[in-house]
Amino acid sequence: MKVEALPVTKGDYNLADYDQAYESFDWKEVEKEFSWSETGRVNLAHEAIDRHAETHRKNKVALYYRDPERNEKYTFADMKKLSNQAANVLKNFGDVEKGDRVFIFMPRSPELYFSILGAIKLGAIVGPLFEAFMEGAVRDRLEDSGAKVLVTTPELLERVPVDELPELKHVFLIGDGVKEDDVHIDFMAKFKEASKKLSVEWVDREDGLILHYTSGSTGKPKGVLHVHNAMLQHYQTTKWVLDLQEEDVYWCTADPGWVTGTSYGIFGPWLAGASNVIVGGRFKPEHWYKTIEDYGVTVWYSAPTAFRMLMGAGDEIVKQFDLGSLRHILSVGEPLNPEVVRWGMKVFNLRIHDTWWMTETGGQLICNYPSIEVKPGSMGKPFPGVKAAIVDDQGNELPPNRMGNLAIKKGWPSMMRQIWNNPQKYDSYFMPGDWYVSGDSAYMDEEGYFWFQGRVDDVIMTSGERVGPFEVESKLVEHPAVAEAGVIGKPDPVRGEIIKAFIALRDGYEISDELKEEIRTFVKKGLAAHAAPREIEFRDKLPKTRSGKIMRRVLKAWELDLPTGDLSTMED
Ligand code: 6R9
Repeated sequence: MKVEALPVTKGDYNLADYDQAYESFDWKEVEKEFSWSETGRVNLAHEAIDRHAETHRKNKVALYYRDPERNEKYTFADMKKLSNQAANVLKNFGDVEKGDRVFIFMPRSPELYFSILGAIKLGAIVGPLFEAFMEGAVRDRLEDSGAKVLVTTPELLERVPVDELPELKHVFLIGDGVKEDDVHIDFMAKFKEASKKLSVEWVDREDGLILHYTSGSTGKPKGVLHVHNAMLQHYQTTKWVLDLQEEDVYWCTADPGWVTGTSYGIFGPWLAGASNVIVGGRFKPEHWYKTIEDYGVTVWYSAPTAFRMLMGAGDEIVKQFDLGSLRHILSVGEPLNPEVVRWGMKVFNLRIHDTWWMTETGGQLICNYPSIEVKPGSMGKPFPGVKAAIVDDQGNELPPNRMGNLAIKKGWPSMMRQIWNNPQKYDSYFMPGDWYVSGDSAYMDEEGYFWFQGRVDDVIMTSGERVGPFEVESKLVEHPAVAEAGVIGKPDPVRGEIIKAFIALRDGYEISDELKEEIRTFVKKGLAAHAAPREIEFRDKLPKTRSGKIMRRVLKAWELDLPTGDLSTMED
C-alpha cells in the first residue's frame, strides 16, 4: 500500500530524537526514577500516588472523574488518603495479604480506582473485570484465579455465584442497602471510618501486580500475570509515547477491564504524575467531545472502533465544540485505518498515533512517536530498548517487506510472567532465539516501520497469494457506504480460500446487488484484483470485543457453522 507520510509538527516533545534514543537507551536508567533502586523493594501504588503526594504535585489534580451522576476531582494528596482507606478496609475486613487475588467487578467510579490502588498497596494481585460480564464469565475468572476477595456492587451480585466459589471468602459491596453477613460486607460503611494512614507493603519487583484475563479462540480465558517491575515500561512509554508533560490533561477512554485501562488508564499516567480524566457511562459522540472541551484535554488515548464511530457521527458535530486544547492523539487495540488517520487530520488537524501491544506485553512496544513521521496504516517503530522482528516459523529473522510472525526479543520489563495455572500455555508463546511470538502477522518496511496484517490465524491464502484481512478492511471502510468491515478467508475448492467480507453499512445506505458490485470494484481498483472480496454479506452489526476488536473468528464460525468458542468478551 503506497502512503504519504505525515510530517512531524513542531513541539517540545519528551522524546526529541528517536534514532538516538534507540541507539543508546538502557532500562537501567529508568530504575533511577523510583525509590526501589535504593531499597531493592518497591510498590507500584506508592510510586504512582504517595510519592507525588510528598512533592510539589501534592495539590495537583490526579483524578477528574465524571459520569451521568457524579462530577468530582481528587488531588494526589486526596488519592493517597483514599487509597489508604480502601487498603485498610480490604485488610481489616477482608484479611487481604500479599499475593491474594482481589477481584474488582463494577462500573467505573472513583471507588473502583481507590480499591485497585488500595489492593496493590497491600501487595495483593488485582483482577479487574468488565462490569458487563455475565455469571459464566465471572465464575471462570474467580475460579481459575482462586480469588479470595471480590469488590462489587449490590446490582452485580446476582452474577456472582458465591456458593460455588469455595476460595472466595469476602465480598465487599459498594452501594445502597447492603445486608451484611459472614461473607458480604458494606464497603462504604467501613470506608468512611477507615484510617487514612497505612504502611505500604514493600514487595519484590517480580511479585504479582495484576491479572488480566484474555480470551483465545478456543478454551477458557487465560489469566495473564504482570508484576510490579512492569512500571518501568509504563513509566517510560508514558513519557515518550503518550508524551505526558507536567501541564497535560490526559484522557484514556479504556475501561480497566481491558489492559489499556490499567497500564495507561491508571499506572502510566499516575507514575508520571499526570492529571488523569476518567469518564464513566456509555459512549456518545457529544459526551466525548464535551469531555475534551470541559476538561481541556490535551492528550487523548482511544481506539480505532471509537474513532470510526466518531467519524460515522459526522464532522458537523465536531464543530459544535472547542477542541483546541488537544495536542496529541493516540490509538490502540486494532489496526488504525489510514482513512481514520486522514479524518483525524481533517477534523482535529492532528495526527492520530497508532500504538501496538497486547495484554501479554503489558505495555506499548511498537509505536508512532510525536517526533517521527507517521505513515498512515503503520503501527510505527519499536520502543527504545525493545527489539522487534518478523520471523518465520523456525524463529529466523526475515528481511524487510516479507510477511511473517511479529516477534519480540524477551527482556522488556512489562512482559507477562505467567499464564495463571497454565505453564504449558505460557511456554507456547516462545520460539527458539528467545523470541516472544505475538500471534500477529506483519511485515517491516525498509525504514523499520511495522505494518500489521492480521492475526496469524486470520491471514488469508487465496490462489496462492497471502492477503492480510486488515488491508482489505481498510480499503472497504474508505467506501462512503461502509461503516465497518470484517474480512475472512472462506475455504474454496479451487482457490484454497476466497475473501469474504461482512459489512455494516452507514446510516442512509440500502442493501442492493449494485452496491455489492460497486464495493467490490472499489477494492479491485484501489487495492488489487486478488484482494477484492468475492463474497459480501451485509449485517446490522459486526461481532466485536469490548475493547473494539472485530472478532473474525466469530465471523468465520458463522460462515462455517462452527462453535464460536469463548464469547465472554464480546460486547452486548
Ligand atoms: C492493547 C491490546 C492484542 C491484539 C494484538 C493485535 C491487536 C492491538 C494494535 C493491534 C493492529 C494495533 N492490536 N493494537 N492490531 N494495530 N495498533 O489491544 O491488547 O486486547 O490483548 O489485544 O490486538 O492483534 O495481538 P489485547
